[in-house]
Amino acid sequence: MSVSDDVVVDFWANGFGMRVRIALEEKGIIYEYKEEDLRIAHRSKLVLEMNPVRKSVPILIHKGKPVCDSAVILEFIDETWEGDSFPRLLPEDTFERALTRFWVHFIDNNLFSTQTKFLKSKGEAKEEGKNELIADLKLLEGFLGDKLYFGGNKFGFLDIAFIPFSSMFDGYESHGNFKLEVECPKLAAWVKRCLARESVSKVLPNPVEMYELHKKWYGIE
Ligand SMILES: N[C@@H](CCC(=O)N[C@@H](CS)C(=O)NCC(=O)O)C(=O)O
Repeated sequence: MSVSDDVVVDFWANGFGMRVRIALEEKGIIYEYKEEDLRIAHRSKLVLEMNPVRKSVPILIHKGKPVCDSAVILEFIDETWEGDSFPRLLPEDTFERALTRFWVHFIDNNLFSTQTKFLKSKGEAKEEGKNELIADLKLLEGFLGDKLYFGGNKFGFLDIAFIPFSSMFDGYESHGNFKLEVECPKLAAWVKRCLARESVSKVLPNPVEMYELHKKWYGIE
């Protein structure tokens, strides 16, 4: 049994889970953290019980009830801790909210697979993977434009959904031999702004350790 009202079950290098932890930090919510072993044979009883459909992490267990899938969890967090005492994560305007959700879908459905394809690629395929990845990053940079954050002047939902990917940017650069600062200077400046926030710097892992892990996962020499 857990004594805390809020438990995050996650794996330290899981970008989807970093989103949840950053959102809770932004809202000032104290939570208990449980590290999950991601190897299939080691999946914990807790994860199998709390997320029987996907068996994936992150899971936010709020007052004993599980909420799964990071984008759903972020919305749950925003709606559960709302009002004057908490920063709002999703924009107030319905059109802006739709745009935010659209780009979160883009990250989950496009950028994530482009990243995986790129990291798995070797030889000639690597160049193609790199170009596709940079193209996706440029699309996101286009939406950022000259704004400070994706939603405008305030750090919010889309920043939280995307910033965990930046812990792989050093890895992208080493694997693809390019500089993000050159390809996407506005995005690179946005990363620096986000990293200056305690919620982000506290949660994001060391980029070197991230790349070392991905090298192991994808057999990168
Ligand atoms: N759409 C999910 C994706 C979560 C996800 O892919 N989690 C991975 C960790 S990187 C996982 O638990 N993988 C183990 C598995 O699916 O068996 C979310 O946004 O939370």
